[in-house]
Amino acid sequence: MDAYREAVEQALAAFPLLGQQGEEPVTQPQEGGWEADMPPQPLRSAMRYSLLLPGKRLRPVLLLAAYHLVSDDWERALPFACAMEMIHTYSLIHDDLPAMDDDTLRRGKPTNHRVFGEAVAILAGDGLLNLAYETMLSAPIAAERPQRALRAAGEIARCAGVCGMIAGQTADVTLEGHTPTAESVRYIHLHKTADLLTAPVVAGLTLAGATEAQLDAGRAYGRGIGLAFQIVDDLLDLEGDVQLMGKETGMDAQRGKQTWPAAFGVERSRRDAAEAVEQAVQALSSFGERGAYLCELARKTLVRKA
Ligand code: GRG
Repeated sequence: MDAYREAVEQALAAFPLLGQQGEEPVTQPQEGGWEADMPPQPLRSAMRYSLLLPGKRLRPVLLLAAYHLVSDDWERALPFACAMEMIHTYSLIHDDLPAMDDDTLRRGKPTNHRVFGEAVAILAGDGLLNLAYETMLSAPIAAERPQRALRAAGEIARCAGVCGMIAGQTADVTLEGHTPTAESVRYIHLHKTADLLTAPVVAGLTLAGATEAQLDAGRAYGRGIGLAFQIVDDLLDLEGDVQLMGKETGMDAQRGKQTWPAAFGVERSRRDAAEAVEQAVQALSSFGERGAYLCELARKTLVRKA
């Protein structure tokens, strides 16, 4: 994980359109700062602020490790890995907005709208989403392997889109206060969370030239780790430590969210998360030893504290 994560951190920090390393956040427009090829302030700062706060980088790491299952030159997939983190960060910024979950803390710091205001936070989310597709489509790997890159970008767009993460988020916000059912909670978890964890696995495999059978295995792995990840997230909201989580806890119950423990109870939630991880691990069996890293990553999902 460390090599993948390190590479992602470096690539994100040096990202050309996001300004200089160590730049202080700018919350107001800057006089004369209207260059044609740079995002204006405070948009640039707002995008950089959330993207570079310490996150686990799970989605980009999944993309690089999935690529590495099939091919050793995983660094070539870095632009797609960065794009995944941009899409994820956009979703966090928008999820924290007053119109959605109205959160004050994310990744251990004030949420984007608390620092830059609501309008700029919305635009920073929009900006990161667009920058993700710009990054994928202008990556060297897209020129070298256009068919694989188009298919990978299409998979990411579909999983992040209106039948994927956005669908799950729609159910999540509109069903607040409704009694959770097995069907509604499963729908939310599979789409809001698992789709955005499946996308990088399938995209990484696709870029590396995986077979259809390997893509199916990647899909099953993503679904398993994604489901487990969200069930554990629900449990952490009930029992986790605010300092370690870097966000408020206890909010799901307060908002009447559709969570796995609310639908099935805590004990069953733990069992279901463990079972989903085992399914993820099983799915990678055909990769043999090469799958060991991703299997370990899935197992760590169960004991994560943040
Ligand atoms: C606004 C379209 C739209 C979608 C928002 C991301 C999201 C969907 C909602 C955030 C709330 C939530 C519990 C989402 C489930 C996915 C999840 C656990 C996100 C947090 O991901 P981590 O733990 O965060 O990987 P870091 O900060 O480590 O990257």
